Amino acid sequence: MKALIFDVDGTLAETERDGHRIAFNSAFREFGLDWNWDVALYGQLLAVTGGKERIRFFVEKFHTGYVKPSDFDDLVMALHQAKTHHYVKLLEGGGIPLRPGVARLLREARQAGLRLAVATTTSPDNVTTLLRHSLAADGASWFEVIAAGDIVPAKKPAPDIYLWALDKLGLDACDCLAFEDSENGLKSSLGAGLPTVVTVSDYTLDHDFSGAVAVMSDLGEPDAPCKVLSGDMQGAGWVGVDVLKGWCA
Ligand code: XBP
Ligand code: MG
Repeated sequence: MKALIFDVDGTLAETERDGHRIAFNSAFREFGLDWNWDVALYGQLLAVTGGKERIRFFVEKFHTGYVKPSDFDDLVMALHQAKTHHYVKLLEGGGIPLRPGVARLLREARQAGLRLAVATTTSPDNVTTLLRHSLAADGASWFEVIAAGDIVPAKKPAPDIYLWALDKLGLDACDCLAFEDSENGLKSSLGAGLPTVVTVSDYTLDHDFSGAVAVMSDLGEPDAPCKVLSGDMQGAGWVGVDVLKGWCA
C-alpha cells in the first residue's frame, strides 16, 4: 500500500446538506430566482454529481415549467461561480468540521510515509479551502495530487477522476486505497480498479456499497469507535494504518 486517495464531499466532511445546499440557495437568491432546494429535494438532486450538472438536472427534471433564457448556459456558469463564492465563505468561517477519524488517519498516514491524494467532483477552491480551514493551515500541501472538478469532463460515477489521480501519482490501482461515501463515488473508484473503503454519510445510508472492502459509520476515534456495517476491522474500533494494511494484504 503506497497511497490513499480520498473523496471530499461526504467523506472528509459532511459538506452537502449544510454546505453546498446552502450555498446553492444563496446563489439562487442573489440572482433573483425563487428556487429553494430543501433537504429532501437536495437528496434527490445528489443523484447527479457536479454543481453545474446538478443545476441543469434540477431544471430538466424538477422545474419543468421554467422557460430557459437564451443565455441559459451563461446563467448556469454564473450561478455556479456565485455558489462557489458562497461555499468558500462558509468554509472560511470554519463552518464545516472534518468527520470523525479523518484528521487522525491523515496524520498517521503521513507519519507512515503513505502518499495522499484527493479525487473529487467538487471545484478545486472548495477542496483547498476546506483543507486549510478544517484540517490545518498547510492542509492542502499534505496532498500530493488534488484531482478536482472539471479536470476531467466525465464526472463520477465515471472512473476518470480516479484514473487521472493514479496517472499523476504514477501508481497502479492495486497500490492504493480509495475512500468514498456514496454509490456514485464507489462506482467511480471501483471502475478505476481501486480497493475502496466506505464511510456512509448523511445522504448515503441506503446506497448500495457492494464491492467495497469495508463499510463503516465513520473512521472512528479511540474514544468513539465506529460502527462496522460490513468488512473485517480485525478487532479494532477505529481505522488506523494497521487496519488499512490488513485490508491491502
Ligand atoms: C460531490 C458533488 C459535488 C458537490 C458540489 O460528489 O457531487 O457536486 O456537491 O460541488 P463526490 P461543485 O463526493 O462524489 O465527489 O458545486 O463544486 O461542483
Ligand atoms: Mg462523496
